[in-house]
This record gives sequence, structure tokens and C-alpha cells, in this order.
Amino acid sequence: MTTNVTVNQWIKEVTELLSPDKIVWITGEEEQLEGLRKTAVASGELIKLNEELLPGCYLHRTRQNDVARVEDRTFICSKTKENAGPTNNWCDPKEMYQKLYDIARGSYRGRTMYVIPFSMGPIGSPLAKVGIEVTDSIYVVLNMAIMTRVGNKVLEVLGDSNDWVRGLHASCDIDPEKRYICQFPEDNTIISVNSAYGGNVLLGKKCFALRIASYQGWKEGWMAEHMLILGIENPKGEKKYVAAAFPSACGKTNLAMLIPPKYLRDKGYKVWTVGDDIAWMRIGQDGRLYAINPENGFFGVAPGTNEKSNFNALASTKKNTIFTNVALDLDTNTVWWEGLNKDLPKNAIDWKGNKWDASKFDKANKDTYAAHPNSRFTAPAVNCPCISDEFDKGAGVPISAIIFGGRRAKLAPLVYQSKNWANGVFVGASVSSETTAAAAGAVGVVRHDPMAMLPFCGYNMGDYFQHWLDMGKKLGDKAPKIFNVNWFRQDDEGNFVWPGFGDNMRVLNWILDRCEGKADAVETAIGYLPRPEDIDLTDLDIDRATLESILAVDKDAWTAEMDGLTEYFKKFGDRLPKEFTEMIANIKANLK
Ligand code: OXD
Ligand code: MN
Repeated sequence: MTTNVTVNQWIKEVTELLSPDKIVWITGEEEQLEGLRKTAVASGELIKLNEELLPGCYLHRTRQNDVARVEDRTFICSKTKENAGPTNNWCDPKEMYQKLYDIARGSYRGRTMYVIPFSMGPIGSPLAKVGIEVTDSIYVVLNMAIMTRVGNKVLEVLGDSNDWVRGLHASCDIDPEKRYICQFPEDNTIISVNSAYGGNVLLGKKCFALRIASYQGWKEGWMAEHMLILGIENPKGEKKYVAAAFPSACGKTNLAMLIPPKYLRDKGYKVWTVGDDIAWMRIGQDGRLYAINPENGFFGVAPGTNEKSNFNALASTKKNTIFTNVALDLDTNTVWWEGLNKDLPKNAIDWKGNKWDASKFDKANKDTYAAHPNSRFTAPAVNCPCISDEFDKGAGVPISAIIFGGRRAKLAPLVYQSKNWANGVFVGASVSSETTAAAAGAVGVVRHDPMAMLPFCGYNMGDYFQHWLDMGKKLGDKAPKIFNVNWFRQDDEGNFVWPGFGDNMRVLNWILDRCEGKADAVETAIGYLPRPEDIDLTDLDIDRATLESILAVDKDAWTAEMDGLTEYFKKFGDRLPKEFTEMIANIKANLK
């Protein structure tokens, strides 16, 4: 299928290791994909949904032990432990290759090996990169064909180059005890065994586009970040782009597809989605930072998605979408999940494949849920009503602002601007977020998650911080401005103070005005904050005093926060940029 010597050599090696009965190269042609869908329906791997209501859509159920990313079984196998750093699991590459080969050896026997050439980013874009994934799962092939650009065209642009990522996925027995998701950054290689859950097996996504790519970006002078990319069009038709990083469960997909409040829509404001999860960013010829979304679809969390919370995400799932671990409504042969609407289906099958009894549904007991809390939709980006014109162009969009954020009931104000790039890097490195009831473990515990990259940085995070600082030196005065937001402040009764969702546009407008020097701010110890009158509250039922309460800097709480950070940063030892220590000292002095 290709004359590329390095590709053919690797395919020969993995064929010998895995012993498939048959090899099928994915060409990207619809006819081939349709044949695979039919095969998967015949075997029960996919369920075809109502062709009139959900054309081209399918449902898949994973094993019950295989429903999420497994951070404790995810390894960065760099040559030294030091290069993986204190935030990653590490194993010696030689040892890990041996272990994984032993697990995967012969596991394709009686099965087909699918070879998927894929491009992260529009095919041929100077910002894109190529990968080849082998898998024994049709579900993986069909998801990859939505989430990335696949097929012969990718091999054509790769030509004879050796600059491509090797991805080996073997389903094996879906044995959680032998499940490993391993990245070998120095070898451009990923091996994933004993899982079939998207985040572990769609190797273009977290494994390549974040873990391997962050390492490549460090070596090659660019950045791979866990960020959405969003375009904001003002009434004059001018478009400005922002990139934003948040830990999971902080509404990245919602912000990426935001619908502005009516008074702004009436004025002519529009929002365009470029990406909802990952941004690859490089310095362009004009010296500015340009971003592409390397993905071609959305792998979104279904529960909670509805017409109000995210109209555009829901619209994206109406055709050619694969649903995983949601409920099947037998009356209509469509899908349902908690939070879709108030009409609990009367005749449904839950995500485990059992008859679902709506009368036993208890919000407090996840065992009674119809859909798994981490059930997903894999939807083509072209389905999104607000997809940006720039999404498929490959030139990238110039980034005016970078936004960090987390879920903090107290402390972090609604928004503030860092004092400069280096201080913004410190703000990103300080990101922490409270755990929610949606995840196992204690609720409301603050966890550090620098740049929302904790599970995704493919090298020593101390070096990653330094790489951010170095990028700022190269960007100079063309660097995007860096901000921090917190949509999740609560009052003493535990109610959210800020309405969030579409109203976050009011904060984005202040951010863009700051980038253009058009908005006022007050300087505080932590950065520049808007005055209450700088945030437009038209049509919003929130008074000035309330807004003031989420735009204040609590000196004692911030001093304690700086002490906590000092402790956290200790783990990076001498790889922690000296600037961070100085900034903490400065902030503490200014808080006094
Ligand atoms: C994540 C995701 O886990 O995007 O961050 O699925
Ligand atoms: Mn993500």
C-alpha cells in the first residue's frame, strides 16, 4: 500500500508479532467504511440506530471494566525516569517493550489487522503530523475515521519520510490487570493493550496529539496543548481567536460551542468553533502564535448534553455519529442519557445491555443510571452548526488570548489577566480544580493540574514549564495575553454565583478588549482584574455587589494558596523555573 520503507518495515514487524489472519489497509473510501459498519452490525459490535431520526448513527457498548482513561496504567517510557518527570508513571523502555510484546504476541490470530494511516490536522498542512495505527477493532477504525483524517491521501503526503508516529493497539482480552497505555516519546511509538475505550485506543488523540506531540513540540519549538480553540466575530465581522485550557469537567466543549446572550447576538456577535480539546500551536511567519485543531471530530461526554447546555454539540450528534455506553430507547431505536431531557424512556436498555427500569432511577445512585457517566459521542466536526471556516484550512488561526481555568468554589476570581507572558505561564502552572461528585473519591478536594496537562504531558513537567517560558521569549511582544477564569464561584449556600454557559461571552469580550487595550482594569497582587463596571451585565439578573464578590482578591486565602503552591512545586526540584519562586515571593509581598 506504500513504498515508504520505514512504514513497510514496521508493518512487517508488527505482523510477525501479532499474527493476524488478514491485513486490511484503510483507504479512506466511504465504501470500505460502510462495509466495516455492516460487519460490525452483523457481529453485534455496533447497533444501527433509527436511520430517519439519526442517519448513519450507531451505538456501541464497551466491557463494564473498560469505560474511561486509566491514568494509573498510563506510562511515559522515556530513556530515563528523570525525563518522564515526577508527574508521570515511568518504566524502562526495554522492559516495557518486552512486557507489551509478551502480552500482544499472537493476539491477532484469527483476526484482521486494520492499518490506519491518519493525519492529525488537515492533510498536508504544515502544522499537521502523520501517524499509523494498527488495530484489531473495527470500532477503533470507525472512530478514528471520525476523529482524524484517514486513508491513502495520508500516505501520499507522508511520502518516504520517517516522521510518523507508530501506534499499536491490541484488544487482547480486555483484561484490566494487563491493561497498559504506553508512550515511547523518543521512538515516536505508542502501544495500547487490553482496552477498547476511546481515550485509551484512539491513539491519535491523547496518546499522540498530547503526550507524544508535547514532547515533539518541546524538541521542535512548538506547543501541543489540552485546549479548545474558539473564534469570536464582532459586529464589524472581525474575528479574534482564543485558546483555553481547563481540567476535565470544567466545560471545555461548552465554551468551545458557546452561544452568545441574545443582546450580543442582536448586535451581530458570533462564535465559531475551531476545536474543543486539543490545540497545536506554532509561531507563524508574522511572529504571532497560530493554532490548529489536530482532530476532525468531537469525542464528547454525553450526559448533561442537551439543547440548553450545548445546542451545537447536540446538533453535531444527529448524523454519522457513534455513541458509546449510552442507553438505547427501544421504542424509537434512538439514544438517551441522563440530562438529555426530562422524558425518561419507558422501554430502554441501559449501557450494560440490561433492561432499564426508569422507576428505580435515583440521581444519587450511579448504578441506576441508564447511560454511563462517561458515555460518549464521536461526532464529525463538520456536523457542528458553528464550525469555523478555518477549521479545515490548515493554516491555523492567530491566537490573541490564552485562557486557563479551573473549578474553584472560592478564591479564584471570575477573571484576571496575568502581568506578562512569564507570569501567565506561572498562572497556568498554578491551575488547580476541585474534584466533583461525578468522579470517584472525595468531593471538593483541590487538585493541581498545571495547564490541564497533568495526565497528558509526555516529558518532565519542569522542562515543559521552561518550554512555555522559552516560547514567550521567541514571541516577544507578539505573544498572546494570558488570562485565568473561574466560572464556578459559589456563595455561602453553595449556589453558583456566575450564570456561566453563554454568559461567559461577557467575560470573553472583556478579555478581547484587554488584548486590544480597550478595557480598563485594576492592578492587584495576582494580576489585572476588571472593575465591576467593566463587565457588561445587560439583561442579566446579577447586581453589582454580587459581581464585586467574585472580583475580589482575598489576601489571606491567596497567601495560603501561594504556600500550597510552594509545597506542590517542590516536586519539580531544580527543573522548576526560578521565575516561579520569585513570583510567589512577589505575590506574597504584594498581598501584605
Ligand atoms: C479527557 C477527554 O479525558 O477529552 O480529557 O476525554
Ligand atoms: Mn480532554
